[in-house]
Amino acid sequence: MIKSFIPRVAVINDLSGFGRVSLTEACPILSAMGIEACPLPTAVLSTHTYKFEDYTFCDLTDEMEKILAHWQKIDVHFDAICTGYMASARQIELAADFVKSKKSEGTLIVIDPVLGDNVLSDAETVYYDRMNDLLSGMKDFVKLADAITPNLTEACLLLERPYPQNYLTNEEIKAMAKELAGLGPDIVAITSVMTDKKHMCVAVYDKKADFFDLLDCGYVDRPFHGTGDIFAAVLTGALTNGMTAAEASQKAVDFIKAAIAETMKYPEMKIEYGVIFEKALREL
Ligand code: PXL
Repeated sequence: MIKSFIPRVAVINDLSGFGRVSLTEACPILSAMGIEACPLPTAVLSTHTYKFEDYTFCDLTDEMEKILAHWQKIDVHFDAICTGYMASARQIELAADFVKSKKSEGTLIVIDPVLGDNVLSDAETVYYDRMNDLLSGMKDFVKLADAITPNLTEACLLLERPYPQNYLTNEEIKAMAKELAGLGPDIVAITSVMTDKKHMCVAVYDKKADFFDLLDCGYVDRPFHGTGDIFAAVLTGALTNGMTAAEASQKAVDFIKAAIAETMKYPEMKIEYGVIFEKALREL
């Protein structure tokens, strides 16, 4: 086995050249946290799919199978695996097989069930055409995770319920997190939860520690794109480095707040350009 000399994380996510999502966020974040990041791209895109038209999209399902087979052959040890955007239901199956084979090594599994996003009062944004395929695959996949990081839209999709029309109470959001933990994962962090007009929160539930909290993210009246991917990356890094779910989630929220503060210095930055997280990397 190729042991890890510093913590090593396999990052299964897309590589979108412009727009700051997925691998272009996760790899620098994990590196800044002193972790060896090993990218496994699910697709190569010119940009992410939000608001850009005519982006290029190269599905890497066949290549993923070969890359995973090679990693298995040389027997690379991973302290954690984190997964994000999947381009096909088959990719979820490949990732699930990989995850199952690594579980006996004590590898931490963090699954961000990337499916779509929806801001209260905004139109629904679902990232895929073949949503049903992916959703049923994702429902099974999250059962294998130690931690999952759905946004509220994805949490509702996984639990087969409509997106709430009203702000959720503490008790309602806690019940939702517990229900998701009931599917398998010990740690559930639900992002993009509006608790009232001016408060966006992350709900964190840790089944083993019997811990629940709502972390206030502050609120700015515009969306910030790519922050869900940042949250998943920082959480993965912090858990891999031994933090509790509570500490790791707070670290991720603090990092996103710093990136948003930096982004706000540039009023001409469009939403689809992402957030300026680069200057905050040194805080990690
Ligand atoms: O941030 C989620 C995400 C990941 N990957 C791709 C995306 C998006 C959201 O738009 O388009 C390709």
